[in-house]
Amino acid sequence: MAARSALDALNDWVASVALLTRPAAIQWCDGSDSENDALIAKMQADGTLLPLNPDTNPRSWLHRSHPDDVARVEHLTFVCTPEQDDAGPNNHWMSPADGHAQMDGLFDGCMAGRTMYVIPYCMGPIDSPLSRCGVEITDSPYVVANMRIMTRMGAAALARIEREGTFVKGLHSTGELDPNRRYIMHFPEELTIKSYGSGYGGNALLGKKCHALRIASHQARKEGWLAEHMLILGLENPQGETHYIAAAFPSACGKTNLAMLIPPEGYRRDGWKVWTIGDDICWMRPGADGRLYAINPEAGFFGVAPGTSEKSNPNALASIQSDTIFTNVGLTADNQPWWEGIDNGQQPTTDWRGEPYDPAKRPAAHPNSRFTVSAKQCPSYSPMAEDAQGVPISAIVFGGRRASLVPLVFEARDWTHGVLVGAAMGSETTAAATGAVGVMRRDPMAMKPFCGYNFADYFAHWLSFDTEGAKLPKIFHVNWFRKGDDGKFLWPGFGDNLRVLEWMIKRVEGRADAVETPIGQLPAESDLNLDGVDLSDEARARLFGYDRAGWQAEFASIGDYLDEYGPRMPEALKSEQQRIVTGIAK
Ligand code: SAT
Ligand code: MN
Repeated sequence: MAARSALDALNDWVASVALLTRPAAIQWCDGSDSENDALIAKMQADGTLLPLNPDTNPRSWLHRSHPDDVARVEHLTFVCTPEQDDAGPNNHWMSPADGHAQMDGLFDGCMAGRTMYVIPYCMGPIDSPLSRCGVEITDSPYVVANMRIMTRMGAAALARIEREGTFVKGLHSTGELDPNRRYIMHFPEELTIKSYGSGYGGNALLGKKCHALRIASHQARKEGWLAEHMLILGLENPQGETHYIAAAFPSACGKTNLAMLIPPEGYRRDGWKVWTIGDDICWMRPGADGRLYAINPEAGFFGVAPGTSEKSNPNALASIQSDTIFTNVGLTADNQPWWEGIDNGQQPTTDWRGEPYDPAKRPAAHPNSRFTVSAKQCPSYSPMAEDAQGVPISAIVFGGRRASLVPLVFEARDWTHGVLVGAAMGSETTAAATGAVGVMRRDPMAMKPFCGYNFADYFAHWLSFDTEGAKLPKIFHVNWFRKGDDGKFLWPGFGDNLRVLEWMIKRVEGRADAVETPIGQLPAESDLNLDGVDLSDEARARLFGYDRAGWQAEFASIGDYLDEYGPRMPEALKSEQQRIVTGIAK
């Protein structure tokens, strides 16, 4: 009975969308190789995909997006709840009726002459109780090809939808790619997404930010779990034990690099290894033993290309040697993909807009250029990423780009303090969204662009996990991006970040020391293994130091931020903030 009605609901919805958008044809996607081959051939024929050098980059393509459509558009992204307060000051809001009217006006007839693709997909391992399904309708074959890499797409997902009876509805059209006719709208109560006018990444691959974060965060609150903007990695020590860590950083702040980290030489020799579970999104819920268990809802990586090199991320580079879609990168004379920081001795001749490369004009690759690749191609991809029960999380890490004040790492005293540390996160903006780059803003838990409801309620939801019998992860804050007076980064980062992860795991196991400060527990320099790391005195002082006056100002600003949410902000967070203010003043 339930099974029939799920398919009926899907068929009815597809029919009503077709009536509105009037496509020339409708194609149900089964996720098969032959379907993908045909789509790729079609996109190659019409120039949507340019084949790369088959000797160096087999079965790989370059897609050039419209130059005005290269990043997420936060100012055009809306959460449509009946009450504005439920969306909160952290979201742009429209009433559901106005949102639908606006979107349906744009969708009216927009697929004339185009094929409408129906993509059933599953976020998470197909047999996991933590996974959730959706269906995206789109007129973009590029979206279909990307969704096939990023999700479990096709027949198996459709079968699960039939069985389960619910799915998230996502309607997408590239429209005219006109920034003035572009909106990404979410209707959490209806488990519905409508996106128009962009073909790019998080605006168009609706399984990713729209479903797996904005809609899922709403579902997670109702159902008692967490949908987070976090990588998940496994850290295996020389004894062969693996601890899993989930870490939230804003877009383009190194989640992919950390998730695929290769330990420094000495650590490698001793037997340390990092396993990749996911690089962007983490769904977690309490298991029977009271620990939090996490899955990566995605099946692929949509990673930032610039800066990816043999030195910064050998695993990512190995992953993208074949079967990869590149978006907005440059090209060498012999059609190899190229980006700033690739550091492979090649030179670009063509930039991301397809014009002859001229460094005076623009970089060869757009700063937010991307690769889309299956997670299975990553040498460090963990078999546990396919585990239906997920992995138990030992530590949660929050981090942003902070040129000043914030030390390399500190530990929260307890869960409530940890939630405040996440809520107070600040970071300088990056090219992952349109707008100014390098502006410091509060980005709680790296969810500012992605939380589908009022942040005050979100923090309350986080706090609610601290129940009798819960065995919650320890919470840490890191800052890889502290700068010196010369404007250069003080910490080498990349593989050396393992030294910080090692300290965290030792703290989890009760085997490392820390120094108590009002903002949390900091390692003394001697608590971290810094063998072979060359740090100046300035670097040591800033990376491990506690700047009392600076934190006084920071906590005043955090207090103001919490107040922006009015009485809805949980008292527990406000008193935690007050407690720290008092501690700093002492
Ligand atoms: O464009 S995406 O939203 O998918 C990538 C990102 O900003 O994290
Ligand atoms: Mn992201």
